[in-house]
Amino acid sequence: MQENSTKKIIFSGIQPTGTFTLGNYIGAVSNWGKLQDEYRCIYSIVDMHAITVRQEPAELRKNTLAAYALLLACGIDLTKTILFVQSHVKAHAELNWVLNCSAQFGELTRMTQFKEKSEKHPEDINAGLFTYPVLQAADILAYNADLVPVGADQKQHLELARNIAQRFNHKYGDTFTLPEPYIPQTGAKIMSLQEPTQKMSKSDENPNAVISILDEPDVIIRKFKRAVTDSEACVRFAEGKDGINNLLTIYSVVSGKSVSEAEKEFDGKGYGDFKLAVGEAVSDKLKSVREDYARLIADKAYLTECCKKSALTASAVSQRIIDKVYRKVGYLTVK
Ligand code: ATP
Ligand code: LTN
Repeated sequence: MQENSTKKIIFSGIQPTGTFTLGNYIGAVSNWGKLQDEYRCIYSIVDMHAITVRQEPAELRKNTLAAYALLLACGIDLTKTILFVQSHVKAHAELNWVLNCSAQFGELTRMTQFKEKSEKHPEDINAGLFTYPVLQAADILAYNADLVPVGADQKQHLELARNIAQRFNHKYGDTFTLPEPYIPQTGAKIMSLQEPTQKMSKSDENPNAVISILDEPDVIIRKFKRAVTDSEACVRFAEGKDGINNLLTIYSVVSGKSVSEAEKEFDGKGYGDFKLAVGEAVSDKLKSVREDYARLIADKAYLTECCKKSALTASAVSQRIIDKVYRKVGYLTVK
């Protein structure tokens, strides 16, 4: 990767909380690979965010390396992009503290993800869950990222990151680039197959609601067959047809056809034919991911070595920002 490139900077992150879903893939990860030539891309497996919800330590360690392999299988190219584990780079925790002092209690209480996760885990509404978006702002601002490719659910966190950056710049002088969200036109919010008004989520307890990107073809087809739809029996995108709208969106993204082309293709056909076609298209699209993942995860030594190298590069890049921030806030320098 060119150190002094004039390309715009992209940063994004994903939590190692389980195998990625079709929602993660369509809304975020599949786009990450496509941006690698045009932008200077930096991606992170955000294990520090993951522990805001109780994780089994051995499982988290395993999921972190698996997430590394999954991202490579989804097209991240280490000759172009930095892909690292968040806890390996100290700048994230360091900048998190400084930015906590520019984040407002009131704005954090308005975050919908905080409200949802505290309802889901009432026994453990910890301070990390509350300040989660500040750590996310630190991730982005530690690299002065211009653009952040995410699904629609992260828009509010991105606005908060901009506000924090703006507030800091106002207090201490121009320091941070104000990051913009980069949200796909189609597929920014893939819905659960069982409750199509809810987002498809890695941590959903109902496996039939979620397509994992490593599911075998027969499993994928079975889950689509069982997907909740409606009784109209007409494949068209319309208000109130959440299940069919979701399937049409998925089909459109994976086949490269527009939604209206897809509607024409299934004109006069039943939901059974349509669901089968969606399942087959998704399974074909994920074939190379499944194969590449199986090969990559077998070589733990290679993955560990990649983690180490990329952490060094990410540390060097983010250290420059940390030095600047520490000077600006008035920490004593003794170097
Ligand atoms: P968890 O269930 O553990 O909270 P998650 O499935 O919501 O996880 P994250 O790691 O929080 O996944 O998100 C990684 C990226 O995937 C983010 O950019 C997020 O916006 C995107 N994303 C997550 N779910 C969807 C979805 N259903 N549709 C589109 N994008 C999504
Ligand atoms: N909060 C995000 C994951 C995340 C992220 C980031 C995304 C952590 N740090 C920085 C973009 C940029 C999520 O829950 N999906």
